[in-house]
Amino acid sequence: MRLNSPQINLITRACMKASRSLIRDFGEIENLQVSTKGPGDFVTSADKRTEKIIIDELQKAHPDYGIVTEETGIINKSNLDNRWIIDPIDGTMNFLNGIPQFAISIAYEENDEVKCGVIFNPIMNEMFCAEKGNGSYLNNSRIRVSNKKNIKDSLIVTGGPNGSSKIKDKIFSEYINVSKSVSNIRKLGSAALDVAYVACGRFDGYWQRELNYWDIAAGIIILKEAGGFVEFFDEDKNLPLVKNILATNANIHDELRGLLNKKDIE
Ligand code: LIP
Repeated sequence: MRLNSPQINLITRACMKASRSLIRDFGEIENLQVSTKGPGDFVTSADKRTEKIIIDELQKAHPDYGIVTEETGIINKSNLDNRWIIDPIDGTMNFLNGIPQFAISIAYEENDEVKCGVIFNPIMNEMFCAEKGNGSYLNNSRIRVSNKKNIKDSLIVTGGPNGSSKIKDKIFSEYINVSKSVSNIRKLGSAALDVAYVACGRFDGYWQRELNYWDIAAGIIILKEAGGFVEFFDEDKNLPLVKNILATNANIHDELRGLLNKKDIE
């Protein structure tokens, strides 16, 4: 890997450290699936444990940096110049069900711009990494988005709606609209990995509504540095941490965007 800013080194170290306990916890899930109590509480504590390891590691180096996390919320709120955005387990439902499609996601931001990020699937041992101006990597290899030119040949990934979504019908009609125009659609259950998979060309595009910023913050820089294009659409200014994302190889961006805008899905 050719990335070497102090921030990326720090994030990578925090990720590796947290992943050791996460791998142990994932190993327990199988036993818990068949227990009468089920794995629910255990997963919540695995999430918290992983997050604590990451925060402790990052704070040792920069106690004053802002932190936005899924479990703890916001730390050092007034520091917007330097912020970590952390999702300790993105793809919690997969983790809970013993499906190895989940990741730790950590991004570093300066003045609202993501400068570097890491998405790590500890079970597959796949680390996606990028820093501004230095390209994107999967483990030690440089990655690029796909070269697909047309939406009709494209493999697209999406997610949602969440159980509590109030716009389920809209999301389902959007799914139908898109599926009529593309080669095929997948739904894998981890937004962070979905974006990373577009960055390395496994998918040609991804969209999803009602995500949390920590799910996809690291993905933004990983995709951009791999030559992709990312856009937040239909933003609600009152909910800055909730995002509707469209992330593509850039070639098919406008076409996919057009499908999401269709009148009949309103
Ligand atoms: C999840 C995402 C998943 C999405 C869910 C949720 P979590 O994040 O990665 O793809 O469909 O809405 O946000 O809760 O596992 O960190």
